[in-house]
Amino acid sequence: MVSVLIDPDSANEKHIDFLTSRVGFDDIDFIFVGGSLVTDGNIKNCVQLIKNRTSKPIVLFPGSPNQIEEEADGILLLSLISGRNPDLLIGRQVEAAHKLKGSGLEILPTGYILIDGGRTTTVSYISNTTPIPPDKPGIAVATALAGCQLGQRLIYLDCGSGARHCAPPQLIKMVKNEINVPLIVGGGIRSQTDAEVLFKAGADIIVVGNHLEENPEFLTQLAVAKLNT
Ligand code: 1GP
Repeated sequence: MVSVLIDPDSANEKHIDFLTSRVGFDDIDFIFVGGSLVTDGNIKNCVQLIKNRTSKPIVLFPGSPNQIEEEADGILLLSLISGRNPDLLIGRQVEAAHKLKGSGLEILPTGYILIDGGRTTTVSYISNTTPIPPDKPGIAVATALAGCQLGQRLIYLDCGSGARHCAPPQLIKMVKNEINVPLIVGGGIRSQTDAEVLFKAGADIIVVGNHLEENPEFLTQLAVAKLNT
């Protein structure tokens, strides 16, 4: 499956309109909304704009509890298990717990794992965590496995928005072989080949943000990648 990531800081009505009316949008499965640092974006407004144009599920991908928006359908309740920052392992979740309970959002506990994608990304800087080196798949596998054993319902391997490289296929394969929950992979996807390689390696859902912001026509290639794999 394919998810489009919309960053409320860069999304506006025109962009959302353009994206949702493109050939290929029908083949998109989810819309993720959020970012590791949202400064002037209005999540509520962004979710509303998307809802006005599509009935596809909107899933929050929040960098902080102030990105919780009840009008969405679900939320990736992220625990940044590749890092050792207690605030992102349990602190923010405690802050958000009551708000989430009363929200009606479908809560999707997600073991969030950062992989080094060749540059310092906003998520690694803001989260103050070190991504797993791409040539150390054993660390990624053990981390994902521990996440599953702790009850995470999804594992998300992310190289971060705008990463230079996607997660290596061999690492994805090794993680996929060890876990029994769906695997989300994102960060740095810029071509149909990138998407196909990730699907073939075992990604159940791929997430594309940056490249679609600049090239909405990339939706068509993503749809073909889905069909080819
Ligand atoms: C980042 O996985 C997402 O968290 C998407 O990354 O913006 O590089 O596509 P890109």
